[in-house]
Amino acid sequence: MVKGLKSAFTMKNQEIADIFSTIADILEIQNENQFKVNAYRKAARALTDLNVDIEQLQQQDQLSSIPGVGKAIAKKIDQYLNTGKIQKYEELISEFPKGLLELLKIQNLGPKTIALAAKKLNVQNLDDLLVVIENGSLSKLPGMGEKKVQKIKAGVDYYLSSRGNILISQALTVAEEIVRHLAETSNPEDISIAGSIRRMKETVHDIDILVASKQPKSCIKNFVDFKGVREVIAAGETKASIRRTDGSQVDLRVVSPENFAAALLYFTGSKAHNVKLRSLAKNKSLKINEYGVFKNDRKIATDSEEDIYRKLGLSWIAPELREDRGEVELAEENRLPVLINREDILGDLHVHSNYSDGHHSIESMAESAAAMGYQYIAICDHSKSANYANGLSAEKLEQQIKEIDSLNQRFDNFKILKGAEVDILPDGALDFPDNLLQQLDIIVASIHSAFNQNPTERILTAMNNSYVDIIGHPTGRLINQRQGYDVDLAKVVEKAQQKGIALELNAHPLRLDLNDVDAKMAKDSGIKIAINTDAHATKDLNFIEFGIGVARRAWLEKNDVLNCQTCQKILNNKRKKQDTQNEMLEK
Ligand code: DGT
Ligand code: CA
Ligand code: ZN
Repeated sequence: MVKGLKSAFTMKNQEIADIFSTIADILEIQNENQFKVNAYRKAARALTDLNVDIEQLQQQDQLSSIPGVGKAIAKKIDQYLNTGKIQKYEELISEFPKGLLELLKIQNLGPKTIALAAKKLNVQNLDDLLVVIENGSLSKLPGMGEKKVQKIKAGVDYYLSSRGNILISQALTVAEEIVRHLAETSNPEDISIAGSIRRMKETVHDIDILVASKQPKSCIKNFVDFKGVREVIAAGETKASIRRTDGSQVDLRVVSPENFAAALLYFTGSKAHNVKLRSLAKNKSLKINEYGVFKNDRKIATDSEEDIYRKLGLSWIAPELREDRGEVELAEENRLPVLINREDILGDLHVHSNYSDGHHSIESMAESAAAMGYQYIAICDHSKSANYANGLSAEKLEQQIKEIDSLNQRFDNFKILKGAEVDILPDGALDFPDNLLQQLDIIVASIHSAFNQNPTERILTAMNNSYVDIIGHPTGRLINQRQGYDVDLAKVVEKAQQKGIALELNAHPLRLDLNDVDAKMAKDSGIKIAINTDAHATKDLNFIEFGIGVARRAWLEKNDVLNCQTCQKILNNKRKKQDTQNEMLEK
């Protein structure tokens, strides 16, 4: 598993680990006692490596049983889980220069270098840092040098391009928590998430929530008093903004019930979509804004988004499509794609088990998938060269095959497919020999190493192997962490089409790879997309929600998606593909 690619199972663990690691960084920059610094680092590492849900340990009163976590730190974990804050951390960051705090977020730039640059060059913020990178003074500091500074510069560039981006998974979790809270406390007539989250963008800048209520004051109060609020940016009669302890901003708007539909349409956006609707309205001598639809300045009643679209002569447009990418034109002709839904997904073709770096047994993964209503999963553990992820030897894979055969006898109407996530090696060869691949139902081929070595050529070479069914996370990007490898997707898509290979839409919220634009391009070329969660724990199977969000943004329909097919169909097609291949070889 890539460092930082957490399973949902341990997301909270990671949040707390990040706080401890920031505390350690700040203490280190402040030249505090190294013993203290190390205690926080150790705790951060322990939490990152922990294979159980921290909240579960709290419930069992077992927090201080974590190796590397003492009583004092256990108390802080407890505090975070109860209140959403750690007092010590709040104090530290309120006193620590904001500019230096920001520098800690930059990849390849550690607390020691920050402390050095602050002391010797009086670097206090990002602007200062950019100056000392440019004028060469940073590289002249003891222990620095050109190469190191170049890496820091790359870290700064990436930081600047992704600054303020919140992952959809994080934003959606927070938004749903607040919606639940307001629904329970404020008796709203209606409530919805709006903005880019409702459109399921892969990252968002803030969290928008819309409420219909006749008591806006109590809504606003319940909103600003909720846990996890660091700062109330504004709180008016019908609008409020807060900043949360995780840094995210949440905007709440309260409207009267008769304005809800128009407001929801407006605040869902996108801006480009709204602009298009407004000009369309104008052509029909109508006016549309967040308060409603108007004819000659008289308001026309509208009771739903459907109703408003209808008045504009359009069929209802799903939020994920509202980007002004041609959806309005199609809605005019009633020719919108019938977007894929959660119920269309029949299985997951890329999940891990504890044979490699997963947290759970094959049986648990299968039971969870069956409970979700799936018909199948493919266990695709890592191949032998994947040392980073406890990749399987040939013997271990044979053992896994036997286990799956015996487990399959115990399930009715559910099938565990035998698979592997096979590394594409630096020369384009696959990490398992054909005689092993031949025994498996599903082969996902992925690049996990040597990202700079001809990724396009390697993927194309791997696709010559007729056992390959899916190219895993085709660009290798990690959102907000690293750009993808420099792969020529048009070539990969063309080859995929020739060879009948699917491309993955990896649903892990840090990957979402292919992204919406690329997945649409792939669909337009007629190839199949596999929406896979790459689950490393049972909970991660729920990542499918994010994959479906991106798929809908990519206009994907049931027919475009490999795992909307029954497993019989998938296996039959595979057999046919193999037969054709063999015939060609014999000729
Ligand atoms: P982001 O950047 O991830 O927060 O993206 P959005 O789309 O959530 O943008 P945001 O939060 O600034 O605004 C929410 C929605 O409100 C936006 O999608 C459309 C609507 N909106 C905001 N400002 C304008 C505007 O100036 N004109 C129009 N037509 N709509 C706007
Ligand atoms: Ca927004
Ligand atoms: Zn995987």
